[in-house]
Amino acid sequence: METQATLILIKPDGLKRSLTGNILTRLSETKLEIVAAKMVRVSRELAAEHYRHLKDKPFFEDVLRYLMGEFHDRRKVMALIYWGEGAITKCRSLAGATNPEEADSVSIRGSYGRITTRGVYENVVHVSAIPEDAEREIKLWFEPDEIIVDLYPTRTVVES
Ligand code: YYY
Repeated sequence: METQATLILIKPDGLKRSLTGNILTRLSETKLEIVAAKMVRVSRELAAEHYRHLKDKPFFEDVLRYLMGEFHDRRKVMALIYWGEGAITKCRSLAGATNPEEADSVSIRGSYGRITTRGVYENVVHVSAIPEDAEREIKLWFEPDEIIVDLYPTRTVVES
């Protein structure tokens, strides 16, 4: 299996409901390494860039407000990078489906997520879906010196 890195966000509902420990315990089943972790106050710009693929969806504004913590009075998220063999598939599978009502009941989203009366999927965690998304999201949320391994080394051209 390929060595990969993936971005995990514990969203404001996860923090507000004191689920951080439970979520990290579940993720520890993967035996992956945590190579970066921090608390982040999420600006509208950061949320909009993170969810730019959803900008034409009717729920875009609600998804931004959710990530910014406006629905939970917790204006922060916990951002982590998990690294190791098959990190994206392993974390995605533990997280479960986007819609918490469709997520496997033993998954993180299936255990703790809900759909609000506004129709927002409050699914507790974000987990990168594919390697291209993971790289874009990691570069959006972290500076290189906040990560303890060199995930995306820039190629040096050796001149002959
Ligand atoms: O990668 P993932 O988070 O599983 O799904 P996305 O399609 O990127 O959606 C991002 C975010 O938007 C999702 O975690 C919940 C929310 N959302 C929603 O509230 N209602 C939908 N119908 C689809 C997504």
